[in-house]
Amino acid sequence: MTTNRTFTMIKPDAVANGHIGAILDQISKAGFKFVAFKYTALTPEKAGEFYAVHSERPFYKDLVSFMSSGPIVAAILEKDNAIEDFRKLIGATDPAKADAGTIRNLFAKSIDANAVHGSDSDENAQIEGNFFFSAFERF
Ligand code: RTP
Ligand code: MG
Repeated sequence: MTTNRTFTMIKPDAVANGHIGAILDQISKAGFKFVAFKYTALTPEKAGEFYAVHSERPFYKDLVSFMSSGPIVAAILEKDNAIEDFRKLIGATDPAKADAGTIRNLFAKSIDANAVHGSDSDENAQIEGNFFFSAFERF
C-alpha cells in the first residue's frame, strides 16, 4: 500500500548550524504538507533503536552518537510519491555525491553529518512516524 507519506528528521548538525528555517522552506516549496511536527532530541538509547537496522554496520556507533548529540526536528510529510520525491529532494547519503540544489548538497558537510533523514520505504515511513508521534499529534 502506498501511503503518500514519509518521515524526516533535520539532524543535529543542520539544527546546530542554523538551517532549520531554510530546510523547512525548501520542503514546503517542494510541495510537502506537514502532518506532524516536533522539536526534540534522541537519547543514545532511542537513536540506537531508531537505526537498529544498521546495528551490525561499522558506522553504527558513530551514527548513534551523532544522532543523540543535540536537538532535532522530526516530521511526517505528505505528498504524492512522497518517499521517492523526498529522497530526490535531499540527495545522496554522501553530500559530496548529492546533486546540486539538494538539501544535503546545500546544508550537509559529510556522510556522517548529512543534515536530514528521509524514510526509504512506505513501511519504514510508518514505523518511523509511529516511533515519534501519537495519533493525537497528526493533522
Ligand atoms: P538516512 O537513513 O539518515 O536518511 O540516510 P540514508 O538512508 O541516506 O543512508 P542509510 O544507508 O540509511 O544510512 C544511515 C546513515 O548512516 C550514515 N552512514 N554512514 N560511512 C558510511 O559508509 C555510512 N553509510 C551510512 C549516514 O549518516 C546515513 O545518513
Ligand atoms: Mg536510511
